[in-house]
Amino acid sequence: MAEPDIVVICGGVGAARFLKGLVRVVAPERIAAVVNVADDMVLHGLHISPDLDTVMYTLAEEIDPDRGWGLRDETWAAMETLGRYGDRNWFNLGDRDLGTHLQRTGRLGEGASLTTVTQELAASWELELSLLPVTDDAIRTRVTRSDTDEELSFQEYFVGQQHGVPVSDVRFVGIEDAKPTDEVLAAIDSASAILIAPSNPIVSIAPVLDVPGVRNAIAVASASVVAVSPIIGGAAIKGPAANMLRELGHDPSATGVARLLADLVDVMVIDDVDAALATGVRAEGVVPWVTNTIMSDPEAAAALARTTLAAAMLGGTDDR
Ligand code: FO1
Repeated sequence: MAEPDIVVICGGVGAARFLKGLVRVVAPERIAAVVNVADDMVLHGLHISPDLDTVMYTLAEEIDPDRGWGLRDETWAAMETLGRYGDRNWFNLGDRDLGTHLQRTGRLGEGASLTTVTQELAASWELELSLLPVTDDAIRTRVTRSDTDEELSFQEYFVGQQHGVPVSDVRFVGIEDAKPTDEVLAAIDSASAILIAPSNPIVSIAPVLDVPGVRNAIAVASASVVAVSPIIGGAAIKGPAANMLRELGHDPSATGVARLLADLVDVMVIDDVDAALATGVRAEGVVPWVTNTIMSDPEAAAALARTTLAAAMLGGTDDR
């Protein structure tokens, strides 16, 4: 199989939708999805990797369309039993989904790396792209609430509090000692295009780029780097990205995202509604491309992927 030549830096839902579009445009074998693992957690003794599973289930066309995570046609019998033992069912693990966590945890317990286990799981779901955790080391996002100064795990914030509390700090425990995998570094090195999917820049993209060595690998790679703004008209399609940007002192706009990524990206694809921000994006040293970025259906996702690839191939030239 040919080595992947398109790297996509991924978080969860937004990245999964973007990849669904991308596989309609290029052969899946050309794609290496480099996925965030800082949302991971061990719960009930099970290693759960939400962003890896969201990408995997979405590409396998098994994702639950309403939740955007977990498997379709799910049942919750195990959670019902867990509920009997106290507050043990705040994080919903469907009966079908549990099979994945049992398999991942069992294989990790046998000494397999997260990369190996992920490749095994992805093969079982007949994925044709490379699904790569950015690192096999443990990174855990911790979020500090600005109203109580309490520090929460990512999932306690995102699910426990339904990301409805203001944040004052985000940190990635363990990231200083984490290493990008050989597979990730090889994919970045041989890439003809490096795309940053429309994921949360604070808690999905940053914990991938900030793994020591990743930014440098991207900076020295020959590929053009193109990001898709996850913020449209000052808001995220889904999730807390705009709130987090604002609460952490960043501009909750496509311009603000361009400022965060300016040292790495050549181009940022922004939505038509943000056409007026193109000047501001350019002032950050990032070339704007303006198109529809709302992936309302697979065709829209494919069109976005096509435009993003065009921007990568044409490099930093303006959108003609
Ligand atoms: N998100 C929720 O809002 N509520 C849940 O109960 C929940 C359970 C869950 C189980 C497995 C999984 O892979 C993802 C799950 N998510 C849930 C999403 C999860 O919080 C992700 O981290 C977010 O999608 C952000 O990436």
